[in-house]
Amino acid sequence: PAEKAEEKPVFDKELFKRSILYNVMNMYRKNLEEATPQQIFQAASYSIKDRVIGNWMNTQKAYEKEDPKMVYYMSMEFLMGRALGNNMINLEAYQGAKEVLEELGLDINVIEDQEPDAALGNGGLGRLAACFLDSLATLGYPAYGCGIRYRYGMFKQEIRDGFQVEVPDNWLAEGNPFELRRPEYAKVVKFGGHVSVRCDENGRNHFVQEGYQAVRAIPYDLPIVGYGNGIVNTLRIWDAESMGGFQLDSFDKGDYSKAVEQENLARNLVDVLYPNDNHYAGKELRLKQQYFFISASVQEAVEKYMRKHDDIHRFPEKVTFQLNDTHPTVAIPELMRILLDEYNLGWDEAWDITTRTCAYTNHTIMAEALEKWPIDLFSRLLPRIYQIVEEINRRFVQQIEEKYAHVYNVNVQEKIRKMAILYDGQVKMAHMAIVAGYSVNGVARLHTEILKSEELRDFYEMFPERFNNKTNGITQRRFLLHGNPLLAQWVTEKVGDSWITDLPQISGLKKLADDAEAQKEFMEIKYQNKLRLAKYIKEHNDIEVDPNSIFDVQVKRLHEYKRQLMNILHVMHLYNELKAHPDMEFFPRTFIFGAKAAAGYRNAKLTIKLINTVADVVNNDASIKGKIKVVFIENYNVSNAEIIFAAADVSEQISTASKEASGTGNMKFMLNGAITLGTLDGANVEIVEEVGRENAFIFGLSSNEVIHFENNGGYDPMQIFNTDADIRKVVNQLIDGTYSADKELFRPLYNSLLNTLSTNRADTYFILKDFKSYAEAQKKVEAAYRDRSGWAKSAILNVACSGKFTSDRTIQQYVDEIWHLDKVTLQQNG
Ligand code: 26W
Repeated sequence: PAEKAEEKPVFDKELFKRSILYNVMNMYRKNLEEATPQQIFQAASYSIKDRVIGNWMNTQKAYEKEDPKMVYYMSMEFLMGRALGNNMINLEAYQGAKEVLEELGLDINVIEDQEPDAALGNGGLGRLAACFLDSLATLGYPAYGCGIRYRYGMFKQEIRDGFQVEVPDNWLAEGNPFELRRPEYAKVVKFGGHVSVRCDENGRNHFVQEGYQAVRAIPYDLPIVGYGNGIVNTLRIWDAESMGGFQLDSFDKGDYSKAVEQENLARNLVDVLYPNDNHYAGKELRLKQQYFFISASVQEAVEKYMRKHDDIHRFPEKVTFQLNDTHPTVAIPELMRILLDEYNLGWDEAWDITTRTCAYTNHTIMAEALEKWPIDLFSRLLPRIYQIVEEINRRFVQQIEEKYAHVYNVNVQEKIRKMAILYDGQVKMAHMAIVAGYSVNGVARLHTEILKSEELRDFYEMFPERFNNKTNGITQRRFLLHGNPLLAQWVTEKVGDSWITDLPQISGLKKLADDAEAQKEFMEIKYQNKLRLAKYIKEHNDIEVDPNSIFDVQVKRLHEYKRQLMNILHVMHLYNELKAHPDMEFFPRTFIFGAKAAAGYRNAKLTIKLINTVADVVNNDASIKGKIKVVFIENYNVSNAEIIFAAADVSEQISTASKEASGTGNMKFMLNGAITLGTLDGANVEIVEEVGRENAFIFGLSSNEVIHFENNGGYDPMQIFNTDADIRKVVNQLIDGTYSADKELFRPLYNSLLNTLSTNRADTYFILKDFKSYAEAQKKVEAAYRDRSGWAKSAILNVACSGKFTSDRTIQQYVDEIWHLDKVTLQQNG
């Protein structure tokens, strides 16, 4: 029967209910009363997967038929979090599913809590990739995510005696209901051996890798459900399996020990995500992981293209690769290898295709994050790839010489030293990505400007047209609609629900910012969310917090440049003040931290211990009457983040200016009505531009000031230490036994602030320099919070002005200015 085309199919509750009951029975031979919450979660997930599958097939068929250009988002990390709730949200089935579960006597939150996070990422870069997939599907753009199916994702953090302990995250233990194993798309990836040259009958040289070890790459597909549009894209993550038996290269037939080595190679390849954020460690296994998933993904992209087309020269018209930082940069020589060795193209043809296919995003300027692989390691592991890199480098160096040889005042050797891909025995991955990419982008306006004027200045001079900015964004579907249902409902009541796919519509709230009734409602919702977090903290940390206190929150990876140390030093200072003046005006505060530290990062781990130590002292000092509470939330991750953002009053974004490329947590807080206390760094600059400086608390050195001190010297923390008694007191408290009987425990933190021997320069991140300005900004926060109506107004304006920071906008800009994709439209299935 003909139906109105625009009528959306509604979620069939009865079908969902029957499906859950059936799945519980079929999978576990139980009825609902007998099933565990985990079993019900599994059953419900398979029921939701049933709803997804039809749309998934339709989408992929439409892509087959329409043959649109596709983006392959290549990333070592996809920090997806939980799938069930998100899939229900994007199918517009959440409310219906919640009611069904209620009818069955179940709480949807309890069921969702059964799912382990897919924590296949460290922090910002990995979560950004996840938000981008959500936006790509929601906007209807053909896209693949390509990554690794780590058997162990980001470690679980436990706090024992105040110290971080890393616990393995066996996220696949109960199975992953949403994934599909696709052995028919398996690929072979080759490592090591050597390259031989063979001359064919036409006198053409052929390069063949011999004596290698091979691994089989098996893809697992995860559905990426668009919001209410019937589109389901694919996140393809690769598992490694051994070739099995004694399938060796003909060259090595009969070599027993080689066969055993080959088995071993596959065994640990995808075991674990490296838990380093912003720190390059140079581990061989990491390079193997990079080449493994890139080779498999590039092979599949080329094969998929050739299934429908016959002219490889037109590859860039249908395919683009976005490289998420330098980690996937071997895609460049791998694509070259396939074009040269398997399609027998000439160098210039292959280079033309490759450079029209690859684009690179830079996410950090931290020098210690730059990937520079030792040439001996790189060439031993990837001998053919290395030859190609050598040739790319040779031609690029020649290009530098041609450009600068006769330019007055330019030292060509100096340019080569700074810009070559191969130099000092190293392969510089960022240089390769820039030289072979058609686009280089930073992730916030300030970051892109710093790239152009400082770190990548020489490359900008040579290829100015490649550089562009794409300010990051976040998905409002997860971080408001799912994470903060009370506020989401309120926003919808006030401005309609168009914000779900068109976030700028949320600016309709502006007209309510002064409305006393709206302010009251907003603050009541914030209070309810603070109760929810207080309950979480009570359950997980056994600490009582006052939901009427200011919730002041810093959650992000632990890194010295993010300055959690400055935050806790300021808490120590406030505690000193309260002890000295017990009757001073003081509005109760709860300082909430959440952060994982890389397992080998001493100062980061010590900072966690310091926060917990200060918490112990302050929380248990009856004399301050509970006016300050300090909470360290164990195991900060995507799922508890949703609860935390919703409950925050103050968003701590206090990185040393110039160091935080963008930040995305800052945007999640803003969307949830927290007010930014921050430096003018990363996307904070653009947040303040949107909401107005009067609706944020800005302090500290500017990025220009920081860069100037770094380049010219002239900052001496000892001088501040000697002249500011408040600062001297808290810094001394690190080593005088106030917080730890072991006076040496926090000595490394003390040294990092004052001792030039510990690093090149004491206080590398300008903590003492910015401390006073930070403390003053914190005073303003307190004063502002006492004006409840004024605070509510500012907070509402933050929500209202967050429209720019949707990842839908970011993705649309990637599409318009880099990828040039066309939308596909479909009808959603019920
Ligand atoms: C090789 C070790 C390593 C691992 C991860 C180096 C660098 C990284 C990432 C690029 C670090 C990262 O996550 N950067 C963050 O990217 C976010 C998304 O663009 C930004 O919002 C953050 O500011 C940036 O720190």
